[in-house]
Amino acid sequence: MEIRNIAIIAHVDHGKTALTDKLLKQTGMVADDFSMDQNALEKERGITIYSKNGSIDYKGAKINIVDTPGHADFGSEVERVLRSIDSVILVVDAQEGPMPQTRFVLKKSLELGLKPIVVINKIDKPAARIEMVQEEVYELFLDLGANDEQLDFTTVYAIAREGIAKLNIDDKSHDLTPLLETIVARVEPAKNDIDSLLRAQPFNLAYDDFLGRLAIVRIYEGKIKFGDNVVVKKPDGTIINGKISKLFTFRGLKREEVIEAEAGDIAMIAGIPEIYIGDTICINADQETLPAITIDEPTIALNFLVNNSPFAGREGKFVTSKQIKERLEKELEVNVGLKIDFSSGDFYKVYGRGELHIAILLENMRREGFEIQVSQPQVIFKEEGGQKLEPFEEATIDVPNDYSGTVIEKMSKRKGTIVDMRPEGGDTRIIFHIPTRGLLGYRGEFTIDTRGEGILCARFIDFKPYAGTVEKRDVGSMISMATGKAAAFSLANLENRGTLYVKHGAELYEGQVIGNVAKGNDMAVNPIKGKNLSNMRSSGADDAIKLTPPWEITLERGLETMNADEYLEITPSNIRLRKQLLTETDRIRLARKS
Ligand SMILES: Nc1nc2c(ncn2[C@@H]2O[C@H](COP(=O)(O)OP(=O)(O)OP(=O)(O)O)[C@@H](O)[C@H]2O)c(=O)[nH]1
Ligand SMILES: [Mg+2]
Repeated sequence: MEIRNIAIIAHVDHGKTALTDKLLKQTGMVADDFSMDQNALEKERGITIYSKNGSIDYKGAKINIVDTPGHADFGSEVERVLRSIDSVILVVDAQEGPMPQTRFVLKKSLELGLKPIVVINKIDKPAARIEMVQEEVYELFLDLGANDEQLDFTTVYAIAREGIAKLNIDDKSHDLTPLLETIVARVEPAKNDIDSLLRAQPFNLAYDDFLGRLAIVRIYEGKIKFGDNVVVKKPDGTIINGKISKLFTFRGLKREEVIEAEAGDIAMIAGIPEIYIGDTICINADQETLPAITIDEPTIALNFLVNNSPFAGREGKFVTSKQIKERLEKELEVNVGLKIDFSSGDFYKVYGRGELHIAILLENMRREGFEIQVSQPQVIFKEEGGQKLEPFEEATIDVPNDYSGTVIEKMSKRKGTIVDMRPEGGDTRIIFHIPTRGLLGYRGEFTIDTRGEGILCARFIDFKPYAGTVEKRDVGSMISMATGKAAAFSLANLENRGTLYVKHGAELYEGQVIGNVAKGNDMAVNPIKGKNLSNMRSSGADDAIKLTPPWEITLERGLETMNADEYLEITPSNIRLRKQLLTETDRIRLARKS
């Protein structure tokens, strides 16, 4: 059978999953109400976190489709996928046009020699500017050094959400047939060299409680058979032997157990616990290895600790250091960008690709019933040729013109430098290079400074020489000096001093951070104190006090706003910020010492 392997790539939210879903539906592979974003977190956040495989049958051809995540924290996942497919569909929002992640995924695709098909999506948006976007996409190709063949791309116009695609804007179309036809015409069938000896390479990992580690592999030559004894060659030269204990291919979104899969196809294998991305699976140890797939290095690190807050153990099922360790070990099976150092007795040091990458892991853990504490994320420094290096990001900011001054000023203080600035659809688009260290903690401030009208997206670009001290606005924490229920009467007074994170009635403990202080340093306060009952009013009057809704601490907000002497406490039902040292006396003593 003819097989075509494609990946769908784009900036976050441009409609990759909507398009993949409709392709699967219209070819009868899945039910109508189905979505590829099936994981609970994906549904809730409306973003793709894990890349996923599906396949469709179209006119006797099998098309394997990999839907990829658009968020920059998961960018390395896309890179791996691109190594293992034959063509990409680059989706671009007809209003937003090419965005940073569009540039990144297209650059990677062009470098690998892939010939993209462009889909200008969301042409139904009232603010769509189809022709301009098309022009911008072409310029981006040129800019990224596309060759003539790559420049000769086909553009398809789409309303992915409704499952409509057309080759000309004025065409009448009711489905995605024009896109499917384009795929069949433009994507070359995968090479089907079944007479050679097997060579296959994993580009993704999965885990199954019964089968253990699974690898999703592209078969380049020969056949994989159930029960085969294979040789796995690692990029470092290590060779291990294994046996294929289960073999699947994809049909629709289901994995289908098969006894044989052949060159050109994507398969999933079980039976080799040590298998890893980029290994070469073959039959003889003297076969040549396939080019390795590099995994991006982590850029930030933080400590995971057992929860030792005064409320520890109240809300979670799994709270011990052993349970946390086992869970993290399981995560390492599939979470490719993650690294963990278990060597310290007091904490586990977790290295990741960005705050969202870490936040997703924490969110999954808390949903499973874990309680945990984490320290402030720190960037990872490297030493190369005697020089100190740190991670840098490219931050693309779209702001209404009025706010661009403030943004530039703050980004400069954080050691950001402008690499480009131009008008963009009524706003100003400014592109900065900035140390990750400078960007940490800036998003909240940015939202406030731009009254929620600015858009900031950033992605890691490289390790570069250390940029020196970063000037940040240090915001003090407002800390509870007592344990008990937050009283509206006290909160109403505290509101004038800063932004509160907790609401009336919340259970608080001594040392918990309940808000920030607009001006000045940390401040211990008493949020428990109700109005004096002796003045004739009942405490019920507390309910009548109108408070501004608190800025509730979410995982991402917590990771961003926390200070170095704080922990973020995470339980299935609460996320609290706290001082590492709970009493003011202890904190003062420590400050005196240093
Ligand atoms: N107006 C309009 N909205 C669309 C269209 N296609 C998708 N959307 C909406 O755009 C949003 C994002 O769509 P997704 O398919 O989740 O985007 P994505 O590219 O998969 O996003 P990530 O995987 O998180 O990067 C959803 O709310 C969709 O309903 C379209 O053609 N027109
Ligand atoms: Mg998606």
